Amino acid sequence: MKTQVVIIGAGPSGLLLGQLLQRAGIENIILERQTPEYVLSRIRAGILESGTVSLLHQAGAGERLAREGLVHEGVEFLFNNQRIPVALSALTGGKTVTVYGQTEVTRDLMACRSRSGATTLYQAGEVTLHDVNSASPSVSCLYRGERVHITCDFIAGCDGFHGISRQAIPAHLRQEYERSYPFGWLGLLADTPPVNHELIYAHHPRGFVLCSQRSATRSRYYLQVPLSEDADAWSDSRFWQELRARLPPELCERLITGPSLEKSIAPLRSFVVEPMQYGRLYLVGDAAHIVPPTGAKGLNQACADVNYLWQILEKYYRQGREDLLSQYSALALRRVWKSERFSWFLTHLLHDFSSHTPFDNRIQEAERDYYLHSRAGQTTIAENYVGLPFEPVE
Ligand code: RFL
Ligand code: PHB
Repeated sequence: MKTQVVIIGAGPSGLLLGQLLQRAGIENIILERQTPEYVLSRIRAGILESGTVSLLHQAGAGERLAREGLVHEGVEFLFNNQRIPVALSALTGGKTVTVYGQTEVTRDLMACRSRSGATTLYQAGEVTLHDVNSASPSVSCLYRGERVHITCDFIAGCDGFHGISRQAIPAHLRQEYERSYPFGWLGLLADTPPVNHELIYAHHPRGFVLCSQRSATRSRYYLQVPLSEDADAWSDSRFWQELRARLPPELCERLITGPSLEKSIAPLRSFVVEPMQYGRLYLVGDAAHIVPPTGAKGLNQACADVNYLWQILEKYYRQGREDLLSQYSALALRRVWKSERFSWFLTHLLHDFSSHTPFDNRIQEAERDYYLHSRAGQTTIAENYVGLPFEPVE
């Protein structure tokens, strides 16, 4: 087989890149290890920046998002039993975020891809990259019992944090930066109305809480838990009881509980690999970087990478702009590190750290007090939360 771009991974990065390339007339094949049903069963992100929303519209995948996505002009923080609204839109010249689950984004992109007739090989095993640092790279895999070999111009590694593409960059050229946190998030999804119109990010001495949502009838809650916890040890009633213990009385009164649709623990980690390209291989999304979910940046940063890569490839094929091919990593990393910084900052601001000394705790309190009670502090949070702008590709 032969194509222009082989995309490894059919998560949001791979599907969005495939769709933008397809619409620009650039042929691509996606190889995905799992089944479509498995990909759709992973409950992850819920908040889209306006740049992500625009990109999904550009990809022709924005129709249901425009109808069903909930536009939010604000967000709330909560500590010392005090609720502090942050007016995202007013502080950022009118920018907003949209509540629309990653599952729905993926579903819409899958529908676009099947309409376009482009090839996706699901349950592709033993995906292997060849001759990445040459003018004619290729990818092989095991598909329905046969070895398939695809030659191409470029390979996009969109295979997430546990993928194989990153390893194709020789170890001596690869620099990895990492921080792991001594806690995780226990998430619960339920068909109950959200406790509050806006999302609430809360600090509590028992641990961080996030009250999020997927729609007017579906809630998503997260609790900070030690890494040693097991989701199976958390019955629904234990979860709701712990959530109530971390919320003030007026929210507990409004909280509607119900059976969980999903419950799982996600560890928190920051990770970046540099460079994000090697020869004809480009890394995109979680394959190149991970953030703790506190800033809602993972999916959005993945889409920002896609924004740069598809424009570079389009200008290469349409205008012969060979010079742009080497620019991707530096361009993407400038925004990646800002997303890393914001996610690290909010994680430190809002979580309970058992390693903290009494001094550290007082500094953390002062930080919360300063950032959330000053217009400058709130503006810096708002401008990062709604999403930093994309640089032009020129
Ligand atoms: P994905 O989604 O991991 O997709 C990678 C795909 O590659 C496939 N794959 C392979 N295919 C072929 N061969 C191989 N060897 C392969 N190895 C892997 C996988 O099966 C998979 O289908 O990466 P992608 O596309 O870069 O997307 C990244 C996002 O999924 C991720 O950043 C977000 O979910 C992070 N995240 C959030 N991001 C936000 O922007 N806002 C949020 O509110 C938010 N909340 C979250 C989150 C992530 C969470 N977890 C569980 C990690 C909340 C949680 C709890
Ligand atoms: C979610 O709804 O899953 C969600 C929302 C905001 C975050 C992280 C996760 O910061």
